[in-house]
Amino acid sequence: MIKRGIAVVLVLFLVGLVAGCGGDKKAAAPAAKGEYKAQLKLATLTTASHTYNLGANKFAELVKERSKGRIEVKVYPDGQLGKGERELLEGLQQGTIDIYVGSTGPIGNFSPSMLVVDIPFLFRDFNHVDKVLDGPIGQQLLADLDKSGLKGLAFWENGFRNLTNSKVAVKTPADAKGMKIRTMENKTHMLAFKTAGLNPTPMAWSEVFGALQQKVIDGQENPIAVIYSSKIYEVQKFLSLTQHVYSPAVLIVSLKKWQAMPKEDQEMLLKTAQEMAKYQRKLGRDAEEKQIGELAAKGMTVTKDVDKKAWQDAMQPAFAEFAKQFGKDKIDAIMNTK
Ligand code: EAX
Repeated sequence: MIKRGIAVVLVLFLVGLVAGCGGDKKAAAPAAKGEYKAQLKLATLTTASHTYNLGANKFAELVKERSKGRIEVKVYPDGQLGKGERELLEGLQQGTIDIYVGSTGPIGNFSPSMLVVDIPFLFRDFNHVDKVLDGPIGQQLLADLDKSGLKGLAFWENGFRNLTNSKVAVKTPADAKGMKIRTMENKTHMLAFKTAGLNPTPMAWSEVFGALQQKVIDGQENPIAVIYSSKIYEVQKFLSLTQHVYSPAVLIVSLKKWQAMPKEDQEMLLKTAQEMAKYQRKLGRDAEEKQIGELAAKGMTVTKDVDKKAWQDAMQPAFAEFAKQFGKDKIDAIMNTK
């Protein structure tokens, strides 16, 4: 009787062993081609109606379709995952956020070479922007991000930045002398404004509306699409079309997450991010004129005849520092791109 009992236990043990091995073999095998599945969190700071999120939604739709449902991208607008873009970028590095769409503004704190694009009056117009950012110079800036745990896929667009304030119609830097202007956490922008005689105050974007409302700061600067979609007209009376700096945006994936993806999924994401760059840039460009008209209709005094040369001259002394930091050749290469 005991012999029979031992035999049964032995058989059960052997069956378990085989099943267990089979189970171990299956769990250890990496996701085979076409089997990678993921839910990716995409974070932005701007409102759902802003071009970042309009582009991100289309990006998510295409990624789901092209991965046959294996990769789902969920968009979190409005700073739901962090109050400032620097914080979102830290989230990418830590792996708590998977994809970022936002300004290059704070990126210089992680990848110093990116600060070159934030030099005032560096870009002539949108055509010049596209040539530089989609060409070798822009692609190198994206490649540099790898060193900071960030995988930059494509330059999207924030836009040419304009000054708003609560005090006076501004044409020249002299009109804005000493004004406390919120800037991004960006050393290039801060040096430029300080050189022009203003008082730059870096602040996370989610705190800006309240600070303007309480008059803790006199003004801020952003592209029209942000001023409009974030209802800055409710707390600012004056808009000056300074276009003092072009502000790129970037779609960035957490490098940790990127490296876990099969090559063919990486290629699909890259292609989709690049396709959406054109789509998203066009959204803001096509809407800008109409939104300026709507800002005026909502009560803003819009100064269109800004003395841009006076702003360029006032910021010029900072260029010596920029040349030292980025190299005059690099700045000339960007400015001379045709
Ligand atoms: O990226 O912080 C800023 O002023 C940015 O332009 C805004 O968050 C959109």
